[in-house]
Amino acid sequence: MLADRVDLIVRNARIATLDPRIGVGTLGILERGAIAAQDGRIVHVGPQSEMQALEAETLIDAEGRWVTPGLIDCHTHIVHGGNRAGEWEMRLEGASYEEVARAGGGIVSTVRATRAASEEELAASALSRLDALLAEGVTTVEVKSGYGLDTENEAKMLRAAGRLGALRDVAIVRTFLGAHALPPEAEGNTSAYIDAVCGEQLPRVAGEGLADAVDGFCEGIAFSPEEIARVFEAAKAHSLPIRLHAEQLSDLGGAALAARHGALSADHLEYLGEDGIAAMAKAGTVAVLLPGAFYFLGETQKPPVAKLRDAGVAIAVATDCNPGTSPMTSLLLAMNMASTLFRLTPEEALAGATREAAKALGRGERIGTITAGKDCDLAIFDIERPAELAYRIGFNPLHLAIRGGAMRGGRVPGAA
Ligand code: DI6
Ligand code: FE
Repeated sequence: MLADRVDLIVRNARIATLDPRIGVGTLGILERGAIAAQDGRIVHVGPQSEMQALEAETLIDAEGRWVTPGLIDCHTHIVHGGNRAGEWEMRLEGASYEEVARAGGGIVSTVRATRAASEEELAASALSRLDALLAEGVTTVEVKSGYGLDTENEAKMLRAAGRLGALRDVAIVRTFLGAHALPPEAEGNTSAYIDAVCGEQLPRVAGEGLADAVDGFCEGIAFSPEEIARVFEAAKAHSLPIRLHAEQLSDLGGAALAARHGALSADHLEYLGEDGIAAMAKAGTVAVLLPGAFYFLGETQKPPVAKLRDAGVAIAVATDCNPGTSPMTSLLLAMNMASTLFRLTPEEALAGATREAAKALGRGERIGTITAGKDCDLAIFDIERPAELAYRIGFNPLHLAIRGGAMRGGRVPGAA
């Protein structure tokens, strides 16, 4: 039963609920709909006519605009020191990403800058990137570590990520990525470094509650499937869900490995093969596509989108915002690229930045669709049809974002 008075009502809206049980099509569309929220949660979504009698503390007239779930960027590295514009210039001169990495640039140069920065400095420098994401209606951002590569610095990165959630009205989901690259002091001993990831870094990060999941980079320039399997076992021992950067530059069977370990997601996937697709479909592992990295590296091999779709694998889209391979702070642009470069439909791109992104974070029960019981995280857009979100390039149609049932930056309902 609905109370007569709720905290928030959004009315006069065209709603892409992303919940096919509620509205029409895969986007679950309701024309002339309304949404009611109480204590930060959605308590009702349906045709406006059903909510005429309801009164609200805050009434938002969407004036016919489109409302979607708050956007979710489910794969970022926004916390990091420095930038790699110089390395990009080298690559434009002809050096490959692998060559730059082997020459001591690449991830390791960001590690140096990240280690040199304080927790406060890391949070401060990430804020401008975060703000760019939020400006487009993003309400949840995943943030990975992976540029500290020792216990203190990995923990520092994750604490900096945590600060972002206090500095801005956004949900931050943190992922421990100790197995991102080999730090210089490991002097080529990947096995000993993985010992440190599993035996020191992960226990510390898990013990302090600094991570919601564990990720790794399975690649010739990073870690082998055997090494990644050890990280997954350690994550399991600490009851943390896993994800994996897999098949970005070559096919090492990382996605299948991740799926066999019950991973939430396998990400990148340009070189994903049939076995990987089958394993992901079987395990319900989400495919997270990162077209910004594909674009920025000048990659030509595309992820097997049609096969993933046919196999029924859920497909998410994210920015991969990072200084080396995807200095991109627009999730709408990632959606555009997922459509133009990878041939997702605009509907799939929107689902990929909402419903499917929530699944990749293990948060499908809480966010990602406009469904009663979920967090009231919404984005209101000045568009005529949902496809416009992925259609435009470098244009921001956000009218208003709502986080936890309140206008972003506004008063939190129920707070004194
Ligand atoms: N794959 C990527 O695209 C990023 N990390 C990863 O595992 C690149 C990170 C970087 O180059 O700084
Ligand atoms: Fe990444």
